[in-house]
Amino acid sequence: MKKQLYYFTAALAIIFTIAIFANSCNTSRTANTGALDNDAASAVYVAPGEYDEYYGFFSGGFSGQVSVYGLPSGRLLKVIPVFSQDAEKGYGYNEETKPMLNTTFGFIPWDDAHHPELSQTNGETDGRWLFINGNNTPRIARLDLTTFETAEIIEIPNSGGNHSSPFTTENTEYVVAGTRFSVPYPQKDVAIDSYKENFKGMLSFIKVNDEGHMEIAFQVLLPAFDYDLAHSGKGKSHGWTFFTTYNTEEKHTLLEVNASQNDKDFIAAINWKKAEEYIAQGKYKEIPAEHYSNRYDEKSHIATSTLQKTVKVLTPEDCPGLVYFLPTPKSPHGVDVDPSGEYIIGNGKLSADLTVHSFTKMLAAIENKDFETTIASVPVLKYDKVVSGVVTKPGLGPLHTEFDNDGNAYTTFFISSEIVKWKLGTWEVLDRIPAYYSVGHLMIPGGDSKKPDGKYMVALNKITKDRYLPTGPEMNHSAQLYDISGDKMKLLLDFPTIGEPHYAQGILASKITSKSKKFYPLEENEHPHRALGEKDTKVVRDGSEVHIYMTSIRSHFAPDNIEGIKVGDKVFIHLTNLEQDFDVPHGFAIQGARTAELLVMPGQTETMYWEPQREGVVPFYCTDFCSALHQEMQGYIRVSPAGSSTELKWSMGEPDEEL
Ligand code: RUQ
Ligand code: CUA
Repeated sequence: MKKQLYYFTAALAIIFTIAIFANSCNTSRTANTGALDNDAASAVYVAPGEYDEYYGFFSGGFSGQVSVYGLPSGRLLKVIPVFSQDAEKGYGYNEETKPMLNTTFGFIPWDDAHHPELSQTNGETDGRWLFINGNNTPRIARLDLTTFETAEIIEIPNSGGNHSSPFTTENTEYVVAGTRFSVPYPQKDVAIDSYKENFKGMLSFIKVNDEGHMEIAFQVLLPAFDYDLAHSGKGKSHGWTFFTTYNTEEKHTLLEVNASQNDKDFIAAINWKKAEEYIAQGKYKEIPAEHYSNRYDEKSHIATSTLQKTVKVLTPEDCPGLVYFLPTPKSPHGVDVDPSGEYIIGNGKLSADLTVHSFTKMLAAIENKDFETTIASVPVLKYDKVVSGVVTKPGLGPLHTEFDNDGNAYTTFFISSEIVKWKLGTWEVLDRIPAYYSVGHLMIPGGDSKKPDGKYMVALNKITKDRYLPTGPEMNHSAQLYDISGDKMKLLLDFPTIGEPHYAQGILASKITSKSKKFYPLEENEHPHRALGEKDTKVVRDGSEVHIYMTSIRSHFAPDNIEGIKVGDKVFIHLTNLEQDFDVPHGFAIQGARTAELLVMPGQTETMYWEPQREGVVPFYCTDFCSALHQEMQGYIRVSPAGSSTELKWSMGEPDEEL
């Protein structure tokens, strides 16, 4: 049996390789351009100075960031640093944002970001926030879409590989975090082969309040499966969240084979409204689980870290009706809920068919106790009592499904490298189109909400190969834009992405642009080391600690000559950008500082930490070309030997008298 499985997996791998190879060969440059006509070019053409209709937020995967594209043009608008330090913006380097990357493991300058998820109101994207999961050191970040900056990061304890995350509920009551890798619970030093006895899988529900602040409301303790992806219910299924599982075999080695044995794994359905009742009734255990909550304050421009000590854990044993398992073939990856909330689609990676469960049937099966068995106090519902339909042999290796506004579903097939359009309810395949190559997620703006847009679809591909000019062994990943407004899908555009764009979300630009912040008002600046005008600038020494209160405005720094700094001093340069105008940042860099530049937005204060290592006179300058006299925006700091008596003084000179 094991051998057979091994051959099955090996065969899939071969088919996959052939598929890629065949795709590469079939689509020579001429064939590609042949498929695209002038229609395609004009469909994606956004004239110079005009705006795109949609924002697309793409995860950066192993870059740890989010990139923002305009659609349909595919223009890169911005890279927003989230989980990784970003030298370009000074994020994670300046003193203000370092706390954003604090975890119980210490300062972690990187993560693997997979699923951007827009906040929703009444099941529709509302343009307030974007959430994204950090996979490696389990975290969820919230980005503020008025500033396009990371506003908050919360660490998720009792978790390993935060993959099934963040996937919001209909009114952003919660974002969720399911552990991909089960880990010992509580975490401890045990033999790996004690997996079945010591390991557990934890699903976390993170409450989001009206300001967007996140707090872990509760965790649900489950068997040691791998919890891969999730989606929350909507409409009739509002109040439930669905998680896919694989490795229900509970193996800990050679999962490629060992976790591919069961014919069916499960979709775990969590009734979070019921969970709220159990919490209110005190049916939880409050357990020690240290985790950081890091918030950036827009007034002080400073992030602070707070250590949270405990979480509330619910168990199926104490909380009947909280969790049900829906048998789903075979090692399902994505789980997707249609706009009505009725259909729950399990994309079984190793299954020949797509399985669609019915929420209505699920409720009836629960009511009638149509249970096949019970695992760790969780009832397993009978497959034929919950399944609504099957899309037969639509393609190979289904991963993810999204929806349009016309009752159609679109599923990606990794192995056969294509997207298949099919009809909800009749389960018939309507159309298919190749993706170059090996598509993972797909994105339709609003495609996982109650109100999808039926205009565009983006494929997020895992393999690029020959799609662009070669750039050595590594090619950027690729996204492809399709027109889905007609019966047939049409390829419009290819464009490269940053890192691995696991998933993306799109939203009408008009839901965001009107709220977009232009600058930070100086009168609201609450940074303790701000200088609100040049008269506030100064240099203050306290032992070996020196604080420089500096300002920038086109085209000078104040002060721009400083003396009396000594080797070994701990120097904090607090730079306030006095500009009150849109798009006029000033940068700051000083020779020998072991950090990145500062890039300070108008009205903001940021701090560079610098330990001068050598005596001499070091220049500093503005790094962002801000005006015709940007090159003149420079200054000097004199560094004297440790223990010297050079007097502390600072100045910004007067214009020479001859002038
Ligand atoms: S994953 S290719 Cu990290 Cu969302 Cu499915
Ligand atoms: Cu300020 Cu260049």
